[in-house]
Amino acid sequence: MAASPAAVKSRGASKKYDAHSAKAGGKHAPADAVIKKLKLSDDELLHTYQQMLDIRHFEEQCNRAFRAGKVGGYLHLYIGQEAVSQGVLHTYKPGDQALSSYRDHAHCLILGSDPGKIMAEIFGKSDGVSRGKGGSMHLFDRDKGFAGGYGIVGGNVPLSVGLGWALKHKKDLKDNRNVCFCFLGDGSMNAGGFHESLNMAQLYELPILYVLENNKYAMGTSVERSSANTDLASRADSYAMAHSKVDGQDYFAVREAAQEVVDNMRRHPAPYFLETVTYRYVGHGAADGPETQSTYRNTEELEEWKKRDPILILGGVLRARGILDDAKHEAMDKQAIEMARQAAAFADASPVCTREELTQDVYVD
Ligand SMILES: Cc1ncc(C[n+]2csc(CCOP(=O)(O)OP(=O)(O)O)c2C)c(N)n1
Ligand SMILES: [Mg+2]
Repeated sequence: MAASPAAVKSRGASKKYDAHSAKAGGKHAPADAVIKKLKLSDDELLHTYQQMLDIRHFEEQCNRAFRAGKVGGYLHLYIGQEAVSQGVLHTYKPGDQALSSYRDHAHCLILGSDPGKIMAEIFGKSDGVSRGKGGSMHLFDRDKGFAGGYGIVGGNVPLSVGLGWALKHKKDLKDNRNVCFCFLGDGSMNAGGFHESLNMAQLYELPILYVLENNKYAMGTSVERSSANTDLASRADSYAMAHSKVDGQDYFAVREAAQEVVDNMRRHPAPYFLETVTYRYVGHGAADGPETQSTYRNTEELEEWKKRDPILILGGVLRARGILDDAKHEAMDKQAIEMARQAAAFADASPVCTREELTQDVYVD
């Protein structure tokens, strides 16, 4: 007999992880120690802060464009989760491959795709990174190592096995010791392909970093309501895969964990499962307003998480080091707003696909 929702809840309750009361894994060094260990320069730290502001304003610009009717189809924003993709993808080296879910704008921006081309894709225009045929959920930029966002929940996870296999065995790639980054949401973890993929990745010792972006919800369904074991990282044990859990609101926690794992993976190919505990401040999709959200989460929870905004946390560290003040923040914020505005202007001016272009790149000639 199926367990009632209440029974499922209590079964998982003893293992509940709370990012507010626990430093993930208990191993994370304070920010200054990470900065010293990884030799992060003041310029790099300020660049990271600028990029975090850029992503935030890019997403807010997308949100406004959606409301102005410029975005065809779905739009899923990444606001609140910025430290995860940055902390992980700042370990990227040329030749690496990255996959994401449909919440993919930040990953593509961090890997260096042109913001105007990303926005044009979101608007469904010809100059988009997927020539306007993928939209927000299907950004793709082979030159930048971005193997795609995916609209099918968990659909990117089996693809990581193919990419990981190629990275390990292709002769021209082997010497570079490249890795595949596979970002996934908590909702992916109950899909069959997830389990088949992790099993194979471990069996064949493929260099894949699985990055779980556990933002507590899959649309309106909380982890407690959908997973019998809510300690999600521990589920990698089923495949004898090494794993850990970090505070996804703290850039330094994510970066430290990812750097150690990726450096090691480049020497000894094997997969790893990194759970980042994070939160999205916006609705599941841009069409979900506060009314929809109130059916599954309350304002107090949202406000609690906003106190741990990744921009506030990173900014606090930079201020304490004396490299950021109000005036500098204002200037950087303005620059981010201008970047997002220019991206939208480029997307606006870009043409829509012609009838001929519609069928190009769909099938192999
Ligand atoms: C196979 C499949 N089933 C259902 C959906 C509808 N759907 C879209 S997003 C989503 C929730 C996924 O949540 P999660 O993986 O936690 O990612 P998040 O939205 O939190 O980033 C669902 C069920 C889908 N796109 N694909
Ligand atoms: Mg989720």
